[in-house]
Amino acid sequence: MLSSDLLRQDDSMDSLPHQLGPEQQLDYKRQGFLAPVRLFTNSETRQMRTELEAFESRFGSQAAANRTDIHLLQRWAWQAVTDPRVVNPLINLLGPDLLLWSTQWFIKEPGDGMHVSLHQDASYWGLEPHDIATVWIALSDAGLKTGPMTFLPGSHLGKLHLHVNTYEKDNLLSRGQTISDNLDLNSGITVPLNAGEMSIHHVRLVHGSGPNLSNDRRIGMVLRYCACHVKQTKGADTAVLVAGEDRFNHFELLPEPKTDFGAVETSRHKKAVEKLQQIIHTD
Ligand SMILES: O=C(O)CCC(=O)C(=O)O
Repeated sequence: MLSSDLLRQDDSMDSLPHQLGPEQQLDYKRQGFLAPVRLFTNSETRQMRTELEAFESRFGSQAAANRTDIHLLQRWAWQAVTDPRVVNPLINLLGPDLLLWSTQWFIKEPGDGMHVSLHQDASYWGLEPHDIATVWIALSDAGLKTGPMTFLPGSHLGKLHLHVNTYEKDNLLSRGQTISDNLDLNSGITVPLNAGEMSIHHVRLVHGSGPNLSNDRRIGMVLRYCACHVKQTKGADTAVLVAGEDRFNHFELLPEPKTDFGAVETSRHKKAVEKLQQIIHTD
């Protein structure tokens, strides 16, 4: 079987929901997140994890740097980010003309002590307006012991908080960015996910997560989508059109990889990742 066929092979796919109902959409508007949403079958999820881990073996110590925007390098990842089961719910929330801005990974190894401090993504991505959402896909069980995400419901409707860059070594965020205001965490909701489920969260939502105390890796494949009218305020940027039409041309649109790790694909991927790193690391 070709890895590019992974997401098309399972007959049960058609029984999975592709659209969010009105109540789910309202929930997202009020709370700023939705979870859990069933997405991939167990066999699809296992296969995706196998693909990721083969990628990690191939790149060794360079894997973490290279797996960003993996959808530009490997067809299985392209199929995941354009899969209607992922894209259609985002169309429900962000409108018919939709871009994928980036693919990132939040992986916590068992006992590695890594956490994610409380932050709002909107504070450092440079993207405006904030018609942007993250799909967080669990490629392993992300149960309570693994350090699943905690969301502050409704916080996407409030202000953008001041963040400080802590550069903590045990923080998965690029700059250890942390909200410096005192927040009332009593209303926080922790959202465990089973492998193959996803959560969706708003770019302004306050969220974070604790360390992985389980015996398995906690693997989050994290897809950032935005409406086509969103602009990058920090300079030139790239994206992938995943639905509808781009009438704004705010981003250089990148095509799907024809060949896994092809020379053209590798060069395109390298440039896209460098650009993204620059955006994420600078104010
Ligand atoms: O995986 C996590 O715990 C945090 C992920 C995150 O901050 C994000 O996807 O925006």
